[in-house]
Amino acid sequence: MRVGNFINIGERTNVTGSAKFRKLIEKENYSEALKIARDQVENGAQIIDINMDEGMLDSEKAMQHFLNLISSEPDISKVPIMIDSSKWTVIEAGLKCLQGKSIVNSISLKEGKETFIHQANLVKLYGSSVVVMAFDEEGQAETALKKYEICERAYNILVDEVKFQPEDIIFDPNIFAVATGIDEHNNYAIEFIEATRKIKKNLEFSYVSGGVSNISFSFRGNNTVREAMHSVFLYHAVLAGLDMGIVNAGQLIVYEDIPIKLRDRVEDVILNKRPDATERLLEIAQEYKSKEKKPVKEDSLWRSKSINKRISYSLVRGISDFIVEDTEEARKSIDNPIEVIEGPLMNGMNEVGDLFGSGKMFLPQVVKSARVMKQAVAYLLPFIEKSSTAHRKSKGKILLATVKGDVHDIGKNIVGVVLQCNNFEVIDLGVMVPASKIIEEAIKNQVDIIGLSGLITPSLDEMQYVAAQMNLRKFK
Ligand code: B12
Repeated sequence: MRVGNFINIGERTNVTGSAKFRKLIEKENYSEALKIARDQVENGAQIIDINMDEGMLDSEKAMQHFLNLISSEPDISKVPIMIDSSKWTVIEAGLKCLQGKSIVNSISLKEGKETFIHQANLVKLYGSSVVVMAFDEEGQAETALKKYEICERAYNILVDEVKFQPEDIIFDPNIFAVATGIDEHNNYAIEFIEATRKIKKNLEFSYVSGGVSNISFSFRGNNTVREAMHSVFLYHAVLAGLDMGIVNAGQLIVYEDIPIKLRDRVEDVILNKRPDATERLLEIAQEYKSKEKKPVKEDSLWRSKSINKRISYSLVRGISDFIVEDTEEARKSIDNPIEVIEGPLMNGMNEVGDLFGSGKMFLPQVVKSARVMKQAVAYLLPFIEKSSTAHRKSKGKILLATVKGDVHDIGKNIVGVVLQCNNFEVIDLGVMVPASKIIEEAIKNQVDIIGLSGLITPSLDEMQYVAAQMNLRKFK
């Protein structure tokens, strides 16, 4: 299972889904529109979906203009772009503006095999990946079986006839709204989840994606219920193999945080567990709607918990408001400030890691947790430095780096500070550092020790590679 690898596709740069973005594009206020794209990346979106399908817009021109602006914004263009349109001309206009690998969203068998092959060939020519909707000449597939059959047919055409790389194919087996009051819709989430499972099992190397907010359309206006539905749906769909989804990256709720009563009733709806599931969710939906406007701060029950629990709470929810105050309280109760990191803060981050690892938390939330953790560590640093035994004589020079492919640096930074406090001279090369740079800097600075950091599994191989390079260069 690859739960921790779920990819978030930011949905806010879509004129059909975001009124704010649409108004900005209509007014040609592109600099503000760019901010929405940037915010999404900062909030953890790993791909951004861009859609300009609005009747009153010159969609091709708007797509091209916006994509050209993005290309000169490294903060945004560091993530892949998904060009989203139901008009092929808009997609092609977009493809002409993008460098690197992009994603076309979407093509389908709706207009028959010939058009499908023609468009797929063009996508291939532009070097892009493609989202294939479970849509054929007969319409959009609703059952798991039909979804799968269409995807299988599309896969065979793409792989055998177009010679498309299977790893460049992303299927979208259609997420439809549940709890609409129409009984035929009750099984829609299950149909999607089961189709996903089958695609992942049989259509080798392909990916599965979906527009997650569709699932909760019937609760428009009640964001608390909608977010709960997204979180529960994602939890089950990711377990079945869902690789990515179009989501509001800044607004995902931690599965475990959904009030139990709401979570149970949402789960009944998503998994179609009982015939009256929709009514039972409607019964309680209003209770959550009224609470909606309350900022998290006002829900102060958690503030009366123990200091360790409060710190974990802030880390898991990404709440920064009390973290300095709580870190200070913890520091006062512990002799050595470093123990605040090793105790309550690490425990909190481990909780974050466990929830993330089991699919109950998503990357945008972990990004927020990391920010809160960094704030707490920054607060503690002066105290750690003060408590150090620093004398003038250096114990040696140490080079630190997070290896290539890995961005985790919170632990490395702490290690760096502790070493400095213990009279080591530290050269920190930062994150994603290739082996060649590590070797080069180690030689140039004549360091005594090289300390490598990395938390994801592939980093172990990268560390071995660095060690092998050190052997080659006869490091001792
Ligand atoms: C915060 C976090 C993030 C943040 C990192 C922010 C940052 N600037 O560091 C963000 C959100 C960016 C992130 C991204 C990802 N993450 Co992450 N992340 C975490 C999390 C929750 C906490 C890590 C942390 O900071 N802990 C607190 C610090 C203080 O502890 P530490 O890093 O372990 O450091 C201590 C020791 O290890 C040691 N140490 C560390 N470095 C060094 C170096 C030397 C020389 C020495 C002596 C000691 C030492 O000392 C430190 C202090 O005690 C962990 C879960 C966990 N429990 O570790 C997952 C986790 C590491 N992430 C994980 C994953 C999967 C990812 C992503 C692939 C997710 C994705 N789908 O994109 C990406 C990877 C991006 C990449 N290419 O690196 C998985 C890794 C699974 C695996 N085995 O591969 C974990 C384990 C979560 C999980 N359970 O699934 N992540």
